[in-house]
Amino acid sequence: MNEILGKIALCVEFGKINKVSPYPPNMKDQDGADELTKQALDTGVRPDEILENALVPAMAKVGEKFTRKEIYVPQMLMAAKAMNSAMVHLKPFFQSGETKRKGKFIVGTVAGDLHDIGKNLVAMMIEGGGWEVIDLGVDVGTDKFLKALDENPGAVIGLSALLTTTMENMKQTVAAIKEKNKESKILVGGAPVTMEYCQKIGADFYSPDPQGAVNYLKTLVA
Ligand code: B1M
Repeated sequence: MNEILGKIALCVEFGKINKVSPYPPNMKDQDGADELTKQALDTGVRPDEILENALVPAMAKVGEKFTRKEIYVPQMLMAAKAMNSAMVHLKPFFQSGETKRKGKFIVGTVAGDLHDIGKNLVAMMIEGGGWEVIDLGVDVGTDKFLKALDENPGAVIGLSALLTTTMENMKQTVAAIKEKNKESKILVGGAPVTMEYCQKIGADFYSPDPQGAVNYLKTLVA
């Protein structure tokens, strides 16, 4: 792996946000994900390489360590902050894909769920794919999705869930949207979600990753 990508991955894995961040103590005064991402971009590393080869695998490691109880929520949170500090630099590149919008995409993390890194990635990539994105944020209840759909008729809706418990809320939201307008297209995703679950709850498409989401939206306007 490119040296700078390795350094960014380490910063995300260990929650080193930027140079002035005192955490973790053994990385004190070193550049963090913030500075290194900027340096990588300045030296010509592609934004998608930084995402795919540094940020995403680093967060996967964080998840595995959490599962093995080698780290706890505070460390996960620091890792998420470090990842977000890198994403600030990537966002403009993903958003500058095209100027003419292909349609509207309403996205949110379902009720009870505060995970937003994956949802933000999907939103960014879709925006980069030429869509206007209406990001409702995290812990989004069914009513908020319905209101957004009222305000943006014909928009495609994206639901993200990272917890097995909040997948149930995804099911309720899908049912309410389909009841209101069965033509609405609903895309679902998030680590515990599967194609089988997507079909079971009556959503239209499941994507395990942002690119699959972008590709699905392309098929809707082809
Ligand atoms: Co949480 N967390 N977390 N967490 N967290 C997980 C999800 C967990 C798998 C960790 C573990 O146990 N190994 C576990 C869930 C277990 C389960 O339900 N099966 C878990 C838990 C238990 C919890 C808490 C309950 C912990 C606690 O408090 N005891 C708590 C819940 C809070 C809540 O939501 N109510 C909690 C809290 C947190 C933090 C706040 C500390 C932080 C979130 C910060 C934030 O998002 N701003 C956090 C983090 C960082 C994680 C892990 C480590 C990383 C998640 C992440 O951002 N991954 C995660 C472990 C893991 O996933 N390996 C974990 C990187 C991201 C790029 O991937 O979000 O999967 P992901 O998105 C992917 C795809 O899924 C897909 O594209 C993305 C890019 O490839 N995708 C979509 C996502 N949404 C999509 C939508 C689409 C299409 C594709 O279409 C619309």
